[in-house]
Amino acid sequence: MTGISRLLRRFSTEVGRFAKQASHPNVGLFNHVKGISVVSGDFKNLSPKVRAYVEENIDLCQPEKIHICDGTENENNHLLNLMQQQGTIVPLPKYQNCWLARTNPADTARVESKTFICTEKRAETIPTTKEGIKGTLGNWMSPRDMDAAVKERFTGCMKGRTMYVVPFSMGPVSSPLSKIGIQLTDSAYVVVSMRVMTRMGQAVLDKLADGSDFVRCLHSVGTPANGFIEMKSWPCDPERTIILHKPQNNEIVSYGSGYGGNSLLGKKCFALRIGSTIAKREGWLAEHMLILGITNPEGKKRYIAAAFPSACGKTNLAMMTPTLPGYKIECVGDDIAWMRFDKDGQLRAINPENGFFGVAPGTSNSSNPIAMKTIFQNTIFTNVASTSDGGVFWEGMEDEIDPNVRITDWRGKPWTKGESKTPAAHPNSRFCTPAKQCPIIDPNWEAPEGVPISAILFGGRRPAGVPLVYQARDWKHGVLIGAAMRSEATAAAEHKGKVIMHDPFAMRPFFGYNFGHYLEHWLSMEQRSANLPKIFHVNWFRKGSDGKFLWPGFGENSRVLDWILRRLDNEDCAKETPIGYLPKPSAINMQGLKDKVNEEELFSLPKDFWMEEVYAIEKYFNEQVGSDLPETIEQELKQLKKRVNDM
Ligand code: GTP
Ligand code: SPV
Ligand code: MN
Repeated sequence: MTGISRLLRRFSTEVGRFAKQASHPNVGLFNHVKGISVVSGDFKNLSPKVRAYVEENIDLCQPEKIHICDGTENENNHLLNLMQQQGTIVPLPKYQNCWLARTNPADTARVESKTFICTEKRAETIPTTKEGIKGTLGNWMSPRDMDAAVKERFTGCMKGRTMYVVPFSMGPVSSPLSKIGIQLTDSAYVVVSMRVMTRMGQAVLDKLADGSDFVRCLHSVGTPANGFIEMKSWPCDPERTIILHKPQNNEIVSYGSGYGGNSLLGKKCFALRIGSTIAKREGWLAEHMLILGITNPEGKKRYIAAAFPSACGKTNLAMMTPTLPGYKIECVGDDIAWMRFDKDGQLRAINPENGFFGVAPGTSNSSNPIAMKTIFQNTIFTNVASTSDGGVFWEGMEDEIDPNVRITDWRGKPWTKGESKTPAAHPNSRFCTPAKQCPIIDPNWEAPEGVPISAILFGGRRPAGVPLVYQARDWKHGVLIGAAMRSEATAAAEHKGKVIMHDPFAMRPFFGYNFGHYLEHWLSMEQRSANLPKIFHVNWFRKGSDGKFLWPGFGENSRVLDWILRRLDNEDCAKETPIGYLPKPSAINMQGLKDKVNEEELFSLPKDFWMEEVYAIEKYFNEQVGSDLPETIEQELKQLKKRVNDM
């Protein structure tokens, strides 16, 4: 460095220090790139790769200003104030540092139909389906079409706006299992949310200084093509929303939505879609799974990972308050697990996230008291209802608010219990809250080497036919169980109604590559270890002939975990059935249950139901996976069919 540039650099740091006390944090007044002023952070200090990525997208998006995020509290407060002035968020004075955002009603969930994986060959991304059959295991786009879609939407899309440069790490910055991303976005809401959901800021830029690579994440809430009518409070462009992934370049491009998985690109786009492609290359697993630690009354602790589709109970299980005496649950993660076998053949998992983006409705002191203790500080709520005493409200919180407060629904309209016809909170409304605030966060939740996994659970919303719990016969059968998962649609994506959808491994919306190849990858894990986790299937959602849930769920699910742990200890508490090992009669501890459970209905295996189930799976595999279905899975299904047929 020359004397002059050292002097200049020192000067700009001094100015930066001065300006910190003014409106923007960490301002470098003489900091420009391509004639655009950098209002926070120092462009020159970025690594050459990061600089090139930013410069390229300045040319494309043409922002008015650049803000390089350092992740400090000062910066966070500045952005929260800015959004409050603009009307994007309102404070919730009942709590400490909590905020409410109300979105455009057209931007409230992930948009699976507009989510694409871009590869040269279609067959890399989705299994080849027969003529006339619409593939449902992801959407493919060619790189050429992707480039055109990007150009059409992003050219000049940040005119008059600030481009935030958001450096983030999925996983603790120090963990060898972690991966880094840079998200460029024009949404301050996304920046403050990414600060909760990931490790965001200067430490990540420091890590990149050695020239290492990162996942490229470009995001804009968009500017509608038809004129320039921008909703003041929540800009978005629902008509042209698109979420694109190019695994070959570790690249994500998302346009038109500010909501959840569409815009917090570390989550589903990176940690699952791009993550699963990296995991395939590197020999590990990126999964839509919670991770919990469970200690039994004898003091023996195990870790369990569980894959349930969106809005099917991961957050609730991960934070469960066990009703069975002597059990302790600790939470490692509630949505995503990155797992790999260590040199001793032990599967180890990290939670790549730093916060919870959890479903609000249904969360209460009776269903999930731990979440209720987590979310009333430093939390951004989106699309919940608000109360006249400065708090929040959603379906399930009826007993937890002062009956005299007035309620305003998620659209900003007055709402009265028992009178209003629509829900107060959007069914996919969420809290975005720091994981470290969770009172039962596991002491090892940030362990760089991850936690050892003893069991993997699959599950979904199955109103009929599927028992409370069963165990896979072995790993191959377990992979079939994951592949055959089905669940009732929820509000987490744009699907309408309660239709039962196939959702293999709870990953249908999140596969980064061909599901057939994904199955091969899962099967190949058998070669990596002599100590594979045991696999189970659970269903908290079976309904009786009266249409009501047969199982009380939530904390009572500890009774199922107790049986699972006893199975891991090889206790003789299971009986073989055609679908796997079910609890022996009375093997599930029902002591102290408030209401008697109809065990016969809860565990029954109707033959006609299971024949139909097997046919449905067979049809699904034939139509959707075709020749990409591994022979082993085909054989496993054949054997299941034979066992069910002989029932
Ligand atoms: P995503 O964040 O979308 O991936 O969802 P998730 O899998 O974390 O689901 P979550 O735990 O947020 O639960 C979604 C909904 O299911 C909430 O409304 C819960 O109240 C409800 N739920 C969770 N566990 C149970 C249970 O054991 N029984 C019943 N009946 N409902 C449950
Ligand atoms: C899910 O839909 O599985 C979620 C919420 O966890 S989102 O971040 O929007 O994907
Ligand atoms: Mn999820």
